[in-house]
Amino acid sequence: GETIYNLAFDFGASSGRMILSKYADGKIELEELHRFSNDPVRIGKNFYWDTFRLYHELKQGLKKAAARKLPIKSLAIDTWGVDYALLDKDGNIIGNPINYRDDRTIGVIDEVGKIVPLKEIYASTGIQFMNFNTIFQLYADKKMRPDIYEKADRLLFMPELFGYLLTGKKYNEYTMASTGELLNAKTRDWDFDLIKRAGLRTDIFGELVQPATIIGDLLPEVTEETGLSGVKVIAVGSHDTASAVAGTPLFDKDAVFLSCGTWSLMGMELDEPILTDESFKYNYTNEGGVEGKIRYLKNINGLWIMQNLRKNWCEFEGEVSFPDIIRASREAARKDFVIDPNDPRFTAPYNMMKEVIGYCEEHGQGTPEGLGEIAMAIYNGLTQEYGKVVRELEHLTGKNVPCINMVGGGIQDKLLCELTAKNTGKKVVAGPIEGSVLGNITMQLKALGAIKDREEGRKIISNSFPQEIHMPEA
Ligand code: ADP
Ligand code: LRH
Repeated sequence: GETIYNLAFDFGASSGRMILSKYADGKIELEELHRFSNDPVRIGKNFYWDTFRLYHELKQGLKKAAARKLPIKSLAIDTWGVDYALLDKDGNIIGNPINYRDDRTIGVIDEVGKIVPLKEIYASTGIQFMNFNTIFQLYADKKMRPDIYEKADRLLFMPELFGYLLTGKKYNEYTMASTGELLNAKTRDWDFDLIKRAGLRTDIFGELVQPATIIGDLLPEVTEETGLSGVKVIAVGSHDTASAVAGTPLFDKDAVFLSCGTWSLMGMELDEPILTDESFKYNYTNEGGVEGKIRYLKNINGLWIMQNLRKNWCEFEGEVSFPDIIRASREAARKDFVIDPNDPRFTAPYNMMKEVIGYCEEHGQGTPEGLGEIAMAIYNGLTQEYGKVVRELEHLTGKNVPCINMVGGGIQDKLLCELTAKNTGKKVVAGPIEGSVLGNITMQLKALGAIKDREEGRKIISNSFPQEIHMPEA
């Protein structure tokens, strides 16, 4: 059959990458052409994404792709959730996009809850309450950057912003809008009633496109600058977690997915949202997925903690890599330290080492000594939380979970996979690493008519990439 080349841009909170995909004879091969760090910037009291830098890296990727002189059919972009740019009516970005770890939203959930009861917000949106959700960020913008907020003509989520800069087309994509807590989970459209009741503007949102929609061509300026032409820009599940789930070979309907990157996203793919009081109480999210599916999941503060331990260790103690951390953890004298990864002290600290040590001391565990013991507290905290979430998912859905499918950069960490099996009591099937990229690619192939749906995509993915099994009793 035909060979199809596509490009996937996957922007995570810690790094971004552009990957070239070659699809032929029912198999996908990936080649990473460009990878760059994502370095948010503190300015005054605020915490921003370095948006122009990210767009620069995107174009660097396009240049590298052009140099390959291949007939690349399309590209698509997925990014972390909830963050956005505001544009004026001429299409200029006004106010730099703010990072979701910015603290202007602290306390906003309670403020909004006084206007619209949180239970009602949940019954409609089905989204886990987290203070950085778009609805709360917009509420904070209205108070804290009113000039920008009032002047805005249009909101574009990050992947849509990049899509707009490439094509000149403004659109909003369903999976991304859904995680912002702005949609009705049942109608799968904007919840203008809620947005109005929260006192927010309804005129900055556009019509929603579904994943696997062709958006358009590169602007002539972009083609001229990068040398890339004839490439369609496609909207996929542009929330990275939507792409990650689409890219996870979930073959058992009751299997749990666990996407391990900066966040740990753990849940199930369902046909319909669960909007019950109990689900509200447990604070589970019903994010929109590709092909009308619901990503019923829990956001767990994930390898962010390990990333920052590594970063701070490099700054204060000396250079270490992730494999060094794993080695030190396996050799740690005490392996019983444990933190609660969701404790707010781990959200955006200046020094993660100090926070982990402080947590252990304050919880009567003594003092973790050295890299290995500190890291073990993180490994135990994360994987015990995974165990709790699996049990909650079984309770909330009434299903019996046969296995956990892990994807994401975190599965390169074998210790994490082993401890996940041990502390959940479930069989773990780990792979592929680039889950988001593959979900992004298969939705492009679908938009191009090369494959039928995500299920076909998942079969192709599992035929193309190895998966590793970890048993709980090992
Ligand atoms: P995101 O997309 O959110 O930026 P990734 O999916 O790229 O995150 O995952 C990053 C995580 O993967 C790191 O925080 C680290 O824990 C893990 N990781 C990356 N490289 C390695 C490695 N060589 N060995 C073990 N773990 C790794
Ligand atoms: C993971 C992720 C997650 C969101 C968070 C903001 O990258 O998109 O699904 O909740 O970042």
